[in-house]
Amino acid sequence: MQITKVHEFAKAIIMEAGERIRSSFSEKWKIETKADANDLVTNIDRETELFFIEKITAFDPSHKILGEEGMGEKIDSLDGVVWIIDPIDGTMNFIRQHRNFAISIGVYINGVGKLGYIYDVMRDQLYFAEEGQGAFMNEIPLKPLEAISLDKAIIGLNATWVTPNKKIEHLPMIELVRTVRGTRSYGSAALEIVSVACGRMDAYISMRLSPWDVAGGVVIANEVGAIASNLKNEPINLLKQDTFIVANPTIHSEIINHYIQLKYDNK
Ligand code: 2AM
Ligand code: CA
Repeated sequence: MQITKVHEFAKAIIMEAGERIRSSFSEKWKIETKADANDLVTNIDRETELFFIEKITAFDPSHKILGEEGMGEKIDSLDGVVWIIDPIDGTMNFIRQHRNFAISIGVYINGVGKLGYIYDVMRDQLYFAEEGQGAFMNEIPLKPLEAISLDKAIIGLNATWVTPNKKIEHLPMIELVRTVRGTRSYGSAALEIVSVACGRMDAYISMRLSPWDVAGGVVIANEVGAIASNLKNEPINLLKQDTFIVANPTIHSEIINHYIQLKYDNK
């Protein structure tokens, strides 16, 4: 398989999907809830995923597709070529803010991230990386990350984890918030991961992300030297939901070792 051909194809369908999403603002969307009242999905999420599946299947029917909306296949292994797709990451932002959402795609071959894409649809910014070839934003290379100390760091964190909750001890998290220079919460895991890759933030922590939230982003993050893992410092497993951190390498272990106390075994 020629990776350059896959890249040209991926880029073309992502740009086309972005255009379709922007055009959809003139329509009335159908909004539904999924697992809980705050877990939203629209017909545009579903139609965009279906668009990708149809295009990829026509491009090469041997490629497997794992998509958030479940319109691809049930996948229990990463053997072969696997596209991991979130058609809209940050659906709540899409619905309420009409910005701050992204298309997120990772192309994995036998479990290794080869191509990563995050398309910030409303800013028309395509973040892209190919394994070993560096990362880019609209063809402009992203710089390798520079060392930073925790007291000068900006971290992406949802405020929930700084209040009493079932998943993580909140007192060390309060300490973390006091230690760092600032916190941010954008509501799109994909855009938070590329913020770390661009050095606009120095870490992003989440208690529950799915493979499609992170698959594209970790390929991009790896290329600039960021470290991605779960909050037990284990490698990312793209076959299950898990905790997540992506961080500048100078603060990745320090955050996990000093501030993260999980309350349960996140299987
Ligand atoms: P989504 O918009 O594609 O659902 C919001 O903090 C971030 O977490 C978004 O990237 C969102 O992705 C993701 N997210 C929201 N709810 C989630 C859930 N129940 N499981 C996994 N990821 C979720
Ligand atoms: Ca989504």
